[in-house]
Amino acid sequence: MLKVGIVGLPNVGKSTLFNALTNAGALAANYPFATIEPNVGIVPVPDERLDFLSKMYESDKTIPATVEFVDIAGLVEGASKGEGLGNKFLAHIRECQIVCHVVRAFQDSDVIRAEGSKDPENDIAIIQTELELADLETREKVEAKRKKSQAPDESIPYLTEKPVIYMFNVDEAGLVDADLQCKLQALVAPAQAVFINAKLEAEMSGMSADERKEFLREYGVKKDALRELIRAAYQTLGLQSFLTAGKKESRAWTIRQGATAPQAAGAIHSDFERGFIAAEVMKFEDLKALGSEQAVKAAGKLRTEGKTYVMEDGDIVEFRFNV
Ligand SMILES: Nc1nc2c(ncn2[C@@H]2O[C@H](COP(=O)(O)OP(=O)(O)OP(=O)(O)O)[C@@H](O)[C@H]2O)c(=O)[nH]1
Ligand SMILES: [Mg+2]
Repeated sequence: MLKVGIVGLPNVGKSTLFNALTNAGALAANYPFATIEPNVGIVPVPDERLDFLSKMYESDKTIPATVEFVDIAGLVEGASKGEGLGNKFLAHIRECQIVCHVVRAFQDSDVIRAEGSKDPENDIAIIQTELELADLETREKVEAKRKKSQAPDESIPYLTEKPVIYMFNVDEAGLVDADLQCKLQALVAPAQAVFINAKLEAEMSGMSADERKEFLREYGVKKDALRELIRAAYQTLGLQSFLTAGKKESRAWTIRQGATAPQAAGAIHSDFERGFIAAEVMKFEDLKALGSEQAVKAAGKLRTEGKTYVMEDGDIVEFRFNV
């Protein structure tokens, strides 16, 4: 499962955001998210195509792809030397594939800034430095261990080697301020930036997907932040989805871009990859336009693909295999 680690200075809205995301996701897809431990939450990936399939096939179960979010304590300047809560808790994000760096970009004198916090550029640099220092510590430990035991090189999940998505926590005005967003995006390019108002997101928890849409529209917001964040993560990591559909269940699966049909089958079960014979593939747009699997077949658009077929985002697939 895709694991996203949330980092940032204290009091920038990380937990507000985490709570909002885990709640909103759970509601939007009516999926019971599992809280594994405090501040670890599993969120279904919003996918309208899956909802469509589930309705069309009258599926008993609908299983979205999922993303795990890990919300940790705020990191302060000097954390590597023990300031604030120190930096030990960074261990929780070592196993994440991607880092979501939350940056304060809202104005509110009632919300105290952490020591040293000034503006997005300055604040980003503080966190970057602390992540580098944490990696340095790790590197020294690894070196010391290697000298002692002559242990072979192991692959170390260094924090600064992970891709980062910047999540700017803006206020209501910032949500629709294209100039501001342009400036903030430029600060972090080529990394992706997502803009969100954590406070507004928190106010929406408990709302249905339609209510959320309506609520956001009143603020002039067209994009759903969870969707944007996950889209950015998939894009940054080179991931895509394919779908399986049927009466028993409709389901979304996550694979690498460029994965072949047998590799996609392997995402379901390793036996499917080993015994792969062929994949029956429909394009979502064809199914939507033609209205049924039969119609897609009749139009010659249900294709039988072999071992070398490269999967495309949104492919609806049935695998044939030998076990
Ligand atoms: N005005 C405003 N306040 C916000 C926003 N997001 C969060 N806050 C407030 O900022 C304070 C800190 O929010 P948290 O979500 O706890 O911040 P955090 O980053 O998790 O902080 P630590 O866990 O201490 O690192 C709370 O009082 C929030 O209500 C926002 O978008 N606008
Ligand atoms: Mg917090």
